[in-house]
Amino acid sequence: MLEADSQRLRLSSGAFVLRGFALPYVSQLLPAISVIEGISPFRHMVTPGGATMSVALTNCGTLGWTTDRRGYQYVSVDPATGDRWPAMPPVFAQLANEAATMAGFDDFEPDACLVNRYRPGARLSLHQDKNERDYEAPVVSVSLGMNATFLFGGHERSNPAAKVLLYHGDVMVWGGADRLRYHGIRPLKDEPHMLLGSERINFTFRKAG
Ligand code: MD3
Ligand code: FE
Repeated sequence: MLEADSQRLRLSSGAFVLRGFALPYVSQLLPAISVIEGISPFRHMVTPGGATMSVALTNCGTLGWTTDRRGYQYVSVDPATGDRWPAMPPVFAQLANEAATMAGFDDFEPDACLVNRYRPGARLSLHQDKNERDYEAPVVSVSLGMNATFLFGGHERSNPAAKVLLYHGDVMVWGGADRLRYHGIRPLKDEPHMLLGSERINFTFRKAG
């Protein structure tokens, strides 16, 4: 689906911001998130270093990203419930596939969707996503709710990071040479969103297995 109100911004050879690309899907995404959190609730996980994350997370799809004292890993069972993660709603997979196509990555079939929930003050420090089995597939991310300042770093943590404002409905696609860039989210300001209030929801689609 090609939307008139979406705009493609290229940050680098394989990194794209699709402004407003998710807006036509929002009315389907929000109830789907309610279903997901009804099965696998948002929770604050602990990093291998022992810090509790300020971002709360859950997952849908065959595989879900987790962290605990032992490390980061993708698992098929939610450690909080002992059951499989909720299925990936078809509208999620469709949105991810269409966004990837817009950025030149055809046939993207994610098996994992990490759902992050930010409240005011929550942040994600600079990191790389490298727990996936191969880096050929892109990562697609969707932002809903409050605005956030995204940090677009380099290939080393010490490289300077550019700031990109992300708005409700924006989608980002990361692949190719940019797949392993450092990235993060600055602490969220409390500027409530008309639909989601003082929350930001981000989901990232990956081919993890
Ligand atoms: C660049 N999430 O869950 S989305 C994450 O807004 C994560 O919650 C942020 O970083 C968030 O790992 C940023 C944008 C994003 C996601 C994955 C990437 C950028 C990426 C993977 C590789 C490079
Ligand atoms: Fe990340």
